[in-house]
Amino acid sequence: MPWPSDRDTELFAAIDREVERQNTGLQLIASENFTSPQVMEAVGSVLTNKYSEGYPGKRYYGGNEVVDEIEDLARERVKQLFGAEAANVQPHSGANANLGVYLALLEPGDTGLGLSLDHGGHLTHGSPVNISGRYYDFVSYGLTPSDERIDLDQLRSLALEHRPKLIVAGATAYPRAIDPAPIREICDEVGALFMFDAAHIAGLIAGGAHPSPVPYADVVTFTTHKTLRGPRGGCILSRAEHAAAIDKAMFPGLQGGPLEHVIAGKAVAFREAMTPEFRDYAGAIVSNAAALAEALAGHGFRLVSGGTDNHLLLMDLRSFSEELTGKEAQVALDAAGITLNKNTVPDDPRSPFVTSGLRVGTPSVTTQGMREPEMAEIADLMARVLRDPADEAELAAVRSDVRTLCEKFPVYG
Ligand code: DSN
Repeated sequence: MPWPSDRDTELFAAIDREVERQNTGLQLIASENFTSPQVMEAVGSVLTNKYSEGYPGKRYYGGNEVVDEIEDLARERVKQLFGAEAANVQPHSGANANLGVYLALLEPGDTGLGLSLDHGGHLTHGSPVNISGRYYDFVSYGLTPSDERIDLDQLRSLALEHRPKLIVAGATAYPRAIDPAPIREICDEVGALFMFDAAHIAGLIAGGAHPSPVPYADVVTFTTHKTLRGPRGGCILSRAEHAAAIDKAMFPGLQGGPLEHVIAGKAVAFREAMTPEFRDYAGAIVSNAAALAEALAGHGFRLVSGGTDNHLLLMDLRSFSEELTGKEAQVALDAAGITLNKNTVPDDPRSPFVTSGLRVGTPSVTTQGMREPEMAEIADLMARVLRDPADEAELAAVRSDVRTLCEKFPVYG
């Protein structure tokens, strides 16, 4: 054997600690999930050894006959799952998928519209600190002040004013369903292409719990590791007319060798998402989020938009405590074994590093098998911590109760 025979105990001990953290705490980060053992088997396979620049049947190196089969399987499965005309499964991430679409469909300096970051959009939807905002001229639309839903009137008037080449829908911190039909109408009115970033809700769409943007959008991008529960990576679906440009943009435009071990994991996840069990799972993510929202509202937390239609909710902490920041809340909850992230609320007076809110998601706890009764319990645990985040005895007591709850729902057995 050419490799060292002694075990890398330093590294594997750290992984063991992460296993312990994931098993004994509540994972409420809305963009995370527990992927399946078969997905991890594929990702940990010998496919990591192979270079395969290009696409099935058109590779730069030899020895790709098996890899071609695997990438084709992933492409066919994802097209079937979402009813799409074309698919590119090579993006290493959701950010790369979005950049690949811009590279394919826009020229530097072209105008786009995207949901503003502080109203729930994503960095790659034109934030000035991201390449999307530096290379393209993105204009942001936002939420209505009254009900905190996407402001379609503003979107339309910005589209008429700026005549964008591309309108981007989709969000990372928006608790409501996004109806693609009126956005398609606006795109048609101004002659814009329509990209729907479904990173967060791909699993809800695949499982029939949310409307599909595929019939409406020119392009749909998503990550495979969030509600879809696959390996960490990205994917692009498109109408056939855009497929060649998107393939060329992803490689050789943006990326080098594809991660075929991850593409194999995506193929596994796409198959899993076609099952009746996954439909039940997608429905349970949404009903769990609704139950959690109701229970948290009962504890006095204001929820952005008044509730949720999807897998996440945004808590505005100011209704509970004027002084409590998202940053402090995140740290105290983490100490009690409840992991989530601070998040700005719309028009937050605090900075993104401090924030007045928390984003809470149900994909991971739903995978564990938790349902409505546990959502009420989770809300109680969170309220106990946030009533006095400095009460270390209470944090320790909650930590113990969290561990007991998680022991009843082991993830990987
Ligand atoms: N980091 C992802 C999220 O948490 O929503 C978005 O890129």
